[in-house]
Formats: sequence, structure tokens, C-alpha cells
Amino acid sequence: MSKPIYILNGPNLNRLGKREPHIYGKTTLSEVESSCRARAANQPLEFRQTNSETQLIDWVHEAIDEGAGIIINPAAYTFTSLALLDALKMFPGPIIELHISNIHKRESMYHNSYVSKVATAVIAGLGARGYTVAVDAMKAMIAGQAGQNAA
Ligand code: CA2
Repeated sequence: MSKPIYILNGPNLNRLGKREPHIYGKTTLSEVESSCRARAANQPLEFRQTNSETQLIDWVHEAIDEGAGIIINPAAYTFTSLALLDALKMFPGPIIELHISNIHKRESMYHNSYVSKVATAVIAGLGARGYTVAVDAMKAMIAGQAGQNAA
């Protein structure tokens, strides 16, 4: 069995589809998870959400031991958490930082991402569709890595 892709979601994203649809759309996190699972097909996924910084970091640690790649929407911890940055630095595989909204179009407090300093790639502004785009891209990156190792 191949290693899972970890899709980690930070604070307040459990409210997705329920508030501020003009910014975050109408799709719920549970619908996002279903789309990701359909897109991942045979690729195992760990899809999780937490409102706790500690939990998010513990899941990154778990991914360091068990995961093939990390797709992370750290929500507000994107802009505040050096601890999350330090944890992600230890991950040896590909990391995709994901935001539903285009953070660069928003207020300046949303412009400086710590996570971008270690992300392999960043997706922002595609709405909930960004998650399935990220799953496709992560599958390709993992397959590419496996190819490189085999060569
Ligand atoms: O666009 C994104 O995905 C964000 O990571 C979402 C974060 C925000 O702090 C980032 O700047 C961009 C906020 C998530 C708030 O979640 C809500 C979900 C539904 C309704 C209201 C808030």
C-alpha cells in the first residue's frame, strides 16, 4: 500500500460553506473531502481539520513518519506560526500550500505566509476547486519522485 497524502486544514475551515460565501464559496469541507477522495482514486488520503495549532503540528509530525506528501491549508496559522514552519521544514517530501481565496488580493495581514518559505508550490484563489487541483499535482509529484528513485 502506498503512503498517504495528508490534506491538513487549519482553524475555522470546518465552517466552510456556512459563512462568508462571497470569499470562501458555498462548498462545505465535507464536500471538499469527497471531491478529493474521488480525485485521489487509489491513492490513500488522510483528510483532516483542526482548530488547534498543536494538533496541526502533531499531524505534520505524523506525516513526516507516514506521509508521501502534504497539502495544507493552515488558515490563520499561515501568517503567525513559526512552530508550524519549523515542523514543515522537517518533512522530506512535497508540500503544497493551499488557500481557497487569493490571499494576495486581500488585506496586507494576509500577505506574508511563513508556510510559503518551505512549500514546494502554492495554490491560492481557485476556490474549493484548488483542493482537487492540488491532489492532481501532488499525485504527479509523488509519481515523479518514485520515478527518480527508481532511475
Ligand atoms: O483562503 C483560505 O483558504 C484561507 O487560508 C482561509 C483562512 C484565512 O485566514 C486565510 O487568509 C486564507 C480563514 C479561514 C476562515 O474560515 C472560514 C470558513 C468559512 C467561513 C468563514 C471562515
